[in-house]
Amino acid sequence: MSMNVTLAREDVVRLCERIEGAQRRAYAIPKLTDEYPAMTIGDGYAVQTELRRRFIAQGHRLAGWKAGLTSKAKMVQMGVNVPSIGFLTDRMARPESSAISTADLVHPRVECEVAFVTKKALAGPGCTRQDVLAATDYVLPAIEIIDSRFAGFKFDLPSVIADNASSARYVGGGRARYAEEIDLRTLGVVMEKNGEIVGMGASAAVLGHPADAVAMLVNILGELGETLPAGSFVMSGGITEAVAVRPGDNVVARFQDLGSVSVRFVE
Ligand code: 0L1
Ligand code: MG
Repeated sequence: MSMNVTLAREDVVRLCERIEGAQRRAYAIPKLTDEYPAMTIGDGYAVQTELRRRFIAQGHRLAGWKAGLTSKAKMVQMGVNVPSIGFLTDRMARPESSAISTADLVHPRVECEVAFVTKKALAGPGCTRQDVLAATDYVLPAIEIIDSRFAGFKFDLPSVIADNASSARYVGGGRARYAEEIDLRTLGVVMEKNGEIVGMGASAAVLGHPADAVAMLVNILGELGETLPAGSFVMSGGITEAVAVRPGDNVVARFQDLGSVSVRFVE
């Protein structure tokens, strides 16, 4: 890893166990920097990498990655100014239109995102929008259900990166399209909760173009000594602010050209 890791190995393992416990049992913990104020972004990724290693050792399959905090709306909402990445496993995936349990989540929020499925491997540094588009098999609309494990969704970058960029669940659906068939920059999206519009935006909100967010993700992976294999599912980041959900809520994300994705939440 070429990132600046300052934590001792035993501290990385300790923090990883804290995050894993909070994720598994759905309870909120204080941000990690309360105890380790000098934690760096590299330390956050060291904890996240250890979490990924453990999940894979437990039989979870790595399905892809997500870019987080890639839109102005999200950065303003969360008070940070640098995007981040997190990993996605098969256990986090949920079918379209399904009922998603909130009993095993702390305080879930939903985001509308454009997801990419790759047909060629990508590697950083130097990955560009053009590289991403050439390696993309198809794009599809997705809803991400994020769930910070930090009390009150209050964190800083090292803490949220350690918490796998708040990854919790994800739902792909709608209509898959070839990237070259649509203008990925100007895609409009409307998010509805219980029939009311709670957010709207255009995909350019995601670092100017969602493929730029994927390139950024691949370049961070490069810094972590990882590549993005063909067949990865990659979420490019929330277009609008994240919206809190509770049991009984129905959420529909309507995308121009890509159809809609819906989920409902239960106890
Ligand atoms: O997907 C995201 O943008 C979430 C990144 C982590 C920040 C948050 O919990 O809102
Ligand atoms: Mg997201």
